[in-house]
Amino acid sequence: MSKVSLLDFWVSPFGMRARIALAEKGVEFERQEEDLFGGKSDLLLSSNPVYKKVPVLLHDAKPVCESLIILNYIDDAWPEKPLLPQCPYERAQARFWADFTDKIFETGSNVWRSKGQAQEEAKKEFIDSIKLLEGALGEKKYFGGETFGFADIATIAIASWFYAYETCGGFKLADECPKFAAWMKRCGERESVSTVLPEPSKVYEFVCMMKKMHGLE
Ligand code: GS8
Repeated sequence: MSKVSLLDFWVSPFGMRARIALAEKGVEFERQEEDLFGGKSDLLLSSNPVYKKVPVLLHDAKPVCESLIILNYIDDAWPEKPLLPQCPYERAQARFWADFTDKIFETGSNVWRSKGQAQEEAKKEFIDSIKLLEGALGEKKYFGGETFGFADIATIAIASWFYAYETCGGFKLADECPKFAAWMKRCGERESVSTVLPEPSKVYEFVCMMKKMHGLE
């Protein structure tokens, strides 16, 4: 049997993507928690010498870096229960929206990093991005239709930080994007997601700690 391990950090939405995908595939793996503030492990530095970031998936000691590339790799290496659709066009769409959610993490971070007028602008930009995602979801159950897949995994992991954005920014996403909020709830009911996503209040506490660290309070 092959050995699978994940260099990870508990609150990393990028690491969560890999954890959810492995859970969906039923692949057993070991997690190695990295100390991103105290000192990264030599294994992380040698496995991801370009970015030096988590997550890194090690499959029989061979490293794969970057969460969306990891998701693609997981789908190729364990093809049962595919995460990507079969149709080339639909595959491209799933990858497009998954890539878009990386930008949402950046936009969302501006909500907790800013104050006053800058925060109002960040909130608007964040909500506008979610509305675009909501448009892509349409009336479907999941991004790909009836089946939970690639774009859902990429997005729900990023959404684990949304409660923190809402609390820092004083808004409720469900008021602005009810269909997206319903999709979040639906995904959260899946075991692969509920066992991976941390408590929203824990993410918020982490964000408060980051704000203090960066002198933003
Ligand atoms: C982002 C990984 C990342 O930012 C991906 O995997 O998709 N594009 C990459 N990882 C962060 C932790 S989560 O915010 C990280 O490892 N940071 C450590 C550092 O920047 O030194």
